[in-house]
Amino acid sequence: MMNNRQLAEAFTLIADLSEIKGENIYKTLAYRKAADSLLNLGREASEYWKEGKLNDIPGVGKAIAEKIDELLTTGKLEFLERLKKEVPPGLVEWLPIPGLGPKRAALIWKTLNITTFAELEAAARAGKLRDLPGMGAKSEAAIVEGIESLSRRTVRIPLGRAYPIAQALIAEFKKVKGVVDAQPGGSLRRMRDTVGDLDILVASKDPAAVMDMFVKLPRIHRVLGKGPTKSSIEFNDGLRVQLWVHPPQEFGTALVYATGSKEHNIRLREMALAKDLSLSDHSFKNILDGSEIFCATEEEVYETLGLPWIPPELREDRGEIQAAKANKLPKLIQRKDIKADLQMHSTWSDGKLSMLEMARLAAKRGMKVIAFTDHSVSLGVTGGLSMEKHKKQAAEIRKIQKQLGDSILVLHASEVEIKADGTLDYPDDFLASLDLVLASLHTSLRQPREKVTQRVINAIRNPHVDIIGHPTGRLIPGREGADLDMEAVLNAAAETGVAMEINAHPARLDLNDLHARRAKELGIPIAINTDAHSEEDLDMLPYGVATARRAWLEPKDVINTWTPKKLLDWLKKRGR
Ligand code: DGT
Ligand code: CA
Ligand code: ZN
Repeated sequence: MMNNRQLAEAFTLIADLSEIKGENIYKTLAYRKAADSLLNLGREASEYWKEGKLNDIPGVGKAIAEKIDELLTTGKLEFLERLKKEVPPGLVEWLPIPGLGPKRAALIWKTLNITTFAELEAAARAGKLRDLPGMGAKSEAAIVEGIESLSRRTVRIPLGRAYPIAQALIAEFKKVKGVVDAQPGGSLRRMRDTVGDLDILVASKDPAAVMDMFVKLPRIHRVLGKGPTKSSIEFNDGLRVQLWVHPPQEFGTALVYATGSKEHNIRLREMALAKDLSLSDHSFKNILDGSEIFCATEEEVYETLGLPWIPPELREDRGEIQAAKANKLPKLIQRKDIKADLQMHSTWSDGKLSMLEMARLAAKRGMKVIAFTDHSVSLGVTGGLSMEKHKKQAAEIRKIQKQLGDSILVLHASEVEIKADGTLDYPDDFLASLDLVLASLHTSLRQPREKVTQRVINAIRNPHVDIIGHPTGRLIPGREGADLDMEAVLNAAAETGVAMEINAHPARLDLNDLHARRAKELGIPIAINTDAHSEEDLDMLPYGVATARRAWLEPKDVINTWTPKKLLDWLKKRGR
């Protein structure tokens, strides 16, 4: 059964091929909208399909519903197969090249009879594009340049890499004369798990000074554009940064605009228009009399629209505007609410520090409870623990607990492997003897959907499992998680009351925002854990909190906000 990502890929391909074919733009937009909507759907489209409710999916009308139906029934789509015969699918790879749209792609393909990326690159370098109608040496050079920059650029940048770089840049900008404020914008400020580029906003009375400093930063490969209020650069490693500079009195509108998301902004502009106001990055302009309202802060922007301020993590047009109107925005969880960290590793398996060192570092960061979840026996590469070794670890924990006193409570836990056959790594009576059990997948992630889903459900149904760690096993960037039927997994968790983890490490952020939000809807307790293997890892907690905020989670939804007593009571109720 195709999942949402595969369905979305099919519709994106249809849109790309149709554009090259020269189809009407409104048609192709409808396919893109459907693809977008599928990617942002909290549940699998196949669930809607089984209920006969495909039309409930935003952006899915009759024609698209029929196509989804065919894809889910047969795994193929006759319409797309025909399209692929008319337009070679390889051409789609040309579309991201700056300076080469669908029209030019079609022209090059038809006149030179080439269809692959490599052939295009060779033709451009050999000077074969300049003589085509409507082109010239300049546009040919732009295409060569575009191909080069594309091959340098990694697709999307993990938030964990982008965020520290942005903070360092912001610190630099704040040193420039005339600068009053500097903030992240775009997906960076909304804390998406990956970002396409870094957007940074600066409030300054002297924009030119900031722009000049920006385009002269070290390690710049090239300046993509330089203007009075907006410039962008590309660093040698392919990372792109867009800088927006505005006078302090309009910083609010500028920040709202540049934070996005685009979809959220569109909704705000609609609301403004209903009040005869046109909202831009500079101001609200009254369309009747031309007068302007300037907003120095975001609060003023939202207030002008009759809304409370909306936290950036919610600005995805996923119901936040309706919630704001009704004064029902969630009271989002914050870093300071977290008092427990229920997955971390020590030198007993693959961690870098001793349990005592980790406990002290965690206490220093405000933790009242931690759980050592050293790996289980079958995960040999990580020094997984035998049951014999666990006895020694238990004794060691009793010893360090005395040294630590009541500064922090240390739980003896395990990150028990959910094995390829769906069984757990230790017998039940042993699991029952631990303070807490977290079960995770690390191996055979590529099993077919039914099988890998069943493995996780088995673990959820085991009465001795308390938390499912990093449920899909994805790694950012580069490794897709297991093809889980998340709806089935979450339904099982809702039945048994097992907690689902948001792993805070920026390479994981697993559950993701959408799945975590669905988990909340189903009343499933959520854990946010660092999975720390070192001191630095303990500081990754804010990424997990950000993902939780993107999932609309409040402190009450997250077990790590509980007092030690409440946490122990919960574990006791679970049979411990
Ligand atoms: P990214 O970089 O792909 O992770 O995503 P964003 O959300 O950072 O988007 P980006 O970098 O293309 O643009 C930054 C912000 O600029 C975006 O969040 C909202 C605003 N923006 C960009 N394009 C448009 C547009 O066409 N309309 C409106 N209203 N806003 C836009
Ligand atoms: Ca961006
Ligand atoms: Zn793990």
